[in-house]
Amino acid sequence: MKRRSFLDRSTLGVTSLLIAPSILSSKDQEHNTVSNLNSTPYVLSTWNVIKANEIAGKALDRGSSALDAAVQGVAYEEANIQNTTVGRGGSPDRDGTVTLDACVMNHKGNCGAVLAVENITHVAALAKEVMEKTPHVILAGAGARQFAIEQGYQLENLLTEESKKAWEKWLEKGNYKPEINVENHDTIGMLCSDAEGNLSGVCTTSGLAYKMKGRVGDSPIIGSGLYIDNEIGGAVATGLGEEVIKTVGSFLIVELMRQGLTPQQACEEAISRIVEKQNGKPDFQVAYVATNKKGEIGAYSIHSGFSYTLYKNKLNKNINSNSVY
Ligand code: SD4
Repeated sequence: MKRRSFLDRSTLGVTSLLIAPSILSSKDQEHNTVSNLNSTPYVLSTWNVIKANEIAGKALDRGSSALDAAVQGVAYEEANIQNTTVGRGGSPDRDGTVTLDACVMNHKGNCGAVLAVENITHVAALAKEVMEKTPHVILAGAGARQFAIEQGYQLENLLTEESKKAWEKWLEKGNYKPEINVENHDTIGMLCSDAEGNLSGVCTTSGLAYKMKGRVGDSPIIGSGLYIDNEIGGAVATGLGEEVIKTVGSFLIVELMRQGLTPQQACEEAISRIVEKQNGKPDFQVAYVATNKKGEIGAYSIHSGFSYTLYKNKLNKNINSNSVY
């Protein structure tokens, strides 16, 4: 849905949207049909993270809370050194240091985040500890690392030989340009709904490859990379964090759902807000996934190539989101 048509529709008012499905485009109607997942538990993640999704889904099936399941699920990718955008093995900053960002948010609206953390693999679990064990929401840099040590986390070298080689190759280019493009993503945003129907979410990343030291993207910023309102739904982002932050994307999506939009419509509107600032189709990628309390889901991106992974009723599937701006 283009922004223009969204605006046209929104002049009809949210109530009209709710009671008159015939005014929805055929794409919306199709999406509503296929995405009506009116039961729990389920797991919805950005990108092709089949194994992580399955771990979270099985944890939910065993009765785990939504947040515990999500933290367990993403831990798989944080430890997977083949994944160069999350956890150990993640691409370093331009000085060659791997720094990780993560946040969590639960069904009670509590949240925790860690920013630019060095030497700690499982930053989503660490963000959860910030939420549970400190009076704060965010710990950054050396303070987050120190807190991890106090909690018994092992310090690890997060830079693998492969990521180091790729960074050295990038250095040879000689001109500073951090790398984020249509393909270069895998940041995991994971939304879980547990057996009690409670929603929680996690977002974890090594961020933009070859970023400036100290750069933090959207992923650990509550409201930008992730937002949950257990009365309404949840949303999570991936892609160029600077643009997500400027539009507070995940919070925007949840608020649009509060006003009556489906998760799909809300994701589309949030992407429109980004694209329209750019005079045409920008050369970077941003994608969102979202879910509401009815179990409906939405996914939308600026460019094609985005996929999401859904676990439900023991079925775990990576789905190409053909839904693009
Ligand atoms: C960031 N949003 O740091 C992250 C990057 C990302 O897949 O999503 N990569 O801007």
